[in-house]
Amino acid sequence: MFDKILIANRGEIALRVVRAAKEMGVQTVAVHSTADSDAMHVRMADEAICIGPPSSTLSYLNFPAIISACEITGAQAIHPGYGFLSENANFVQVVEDHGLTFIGPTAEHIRVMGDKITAKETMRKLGVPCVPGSEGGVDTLEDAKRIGAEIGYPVIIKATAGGGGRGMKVAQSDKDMEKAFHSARAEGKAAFGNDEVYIEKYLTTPRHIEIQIFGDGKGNAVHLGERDCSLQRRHQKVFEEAPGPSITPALRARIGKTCADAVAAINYIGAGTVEFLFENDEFYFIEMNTRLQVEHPVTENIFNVDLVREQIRVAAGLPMSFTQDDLVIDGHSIEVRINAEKLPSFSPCPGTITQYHAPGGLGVRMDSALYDGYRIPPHYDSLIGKLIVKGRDRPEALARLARSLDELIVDGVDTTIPLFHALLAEPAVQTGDYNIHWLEHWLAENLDA
Ligand code: MV4
Repeated sequence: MFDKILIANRGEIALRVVRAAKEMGVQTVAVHSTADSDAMHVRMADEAICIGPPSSTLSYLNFPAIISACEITGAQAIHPGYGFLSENANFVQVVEDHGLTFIGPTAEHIRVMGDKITAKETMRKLGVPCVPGSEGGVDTLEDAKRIGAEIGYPVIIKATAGGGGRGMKVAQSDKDMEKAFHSARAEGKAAFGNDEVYIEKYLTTPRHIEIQIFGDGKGNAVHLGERDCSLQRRHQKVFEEAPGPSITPALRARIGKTCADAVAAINYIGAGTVEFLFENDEFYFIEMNTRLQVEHPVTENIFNVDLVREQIRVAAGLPMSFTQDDLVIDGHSIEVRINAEKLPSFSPCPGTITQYHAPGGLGVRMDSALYDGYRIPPHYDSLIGKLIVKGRDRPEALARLARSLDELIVDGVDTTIPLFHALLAEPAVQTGDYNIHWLEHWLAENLDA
């Protein structure tokens, strides 16, 4: 096991990694920008190193500063958290070139899954069901129109380097194709420097179901069921739950095994998420994320595992501490993302926290780096906390969420807390009967008005 690891991140996820490391007897090094000198992750880690000015590019994304911080402190491995350098294959390469360990997948896994065409081709060959569409990239409008006619409209044109909904255009019919094809290419080029696109059948009312997988890098892998993350606004998740209200044990066992076998076959190491659209009881692979995700706690809650601990273990060459047979679902868990944002526009709302009180009691977990008097810097994303509850079943989890939201106090800035009070009053949320478009429609009718 490592003696000391460095955490190349900030906020609640940096704290999350410090907590796992401490429990393992592993020393921790925090890094921070000058805007984060007073941050909780800096206080909670054993050591802290300032790596640059507020701009992420010059601090949390600064390769030489982070590598130097390892050399100065003697940290042997780097945990990237999510976002920032977590899916940067070049960074992984640099880390390894310096004799350090990246706590996450290999540069090659990140590269393969970072290119959506390669990811889809890889997963299709491994037996994972995919959305019907083009075989690989589509280079010309003529090909795009031919494929549109073959698979049937509506279709969606996606940038291979895309993600987070950028570089995606829907064509309802042949006459939309020219505009959609060219604008998807242009967006891909502008946002990612890559204009390659592919085409899929557009699924109109799917749910977003993602399968948590975990590999040891030696050909063994397990799945930890699904999360339903269908409640999203502009491709930002706001409410996530496990297990998914629409997924039966038989469906879970089948898609879970398919995913675990697929990632075992490529010797995947660490935590990963296989994303699907789920419609009419069928799974359609869209993307794979090669990182620990924001919403990982709902999975930890229902399987009673510590995914960060497992990440550190396998990175150190140890086996996973559970097998597939050990992983039995216990209860239901829901996470809501508390963002410092002003409703109804969801515009970022940095500022000083005048009062913070975290909810508690049975089945309540608050992952947050907030404290009384904390100044939320304006330079980073607006996630300030995650409230994660667990109940014996979905109704109990929903009741516990409502109760713990009542206890939660975040004063001094606007937050998304009122949104969750309102959402919990909705019959569709109570029954779990929603798809990826439900929240946007609800917001248009209830908040913007
Ligand atoms: C789709 C789709 C419908 N059909 N692909 C959005 C982001 C990226 N991860 C994939 N996305 C979608 N791909 C096909 N073939 C609809 C979406 C989509 C979406 C997916 C998941 C959660 C929320 C979404 C909101 C709008 C569109």
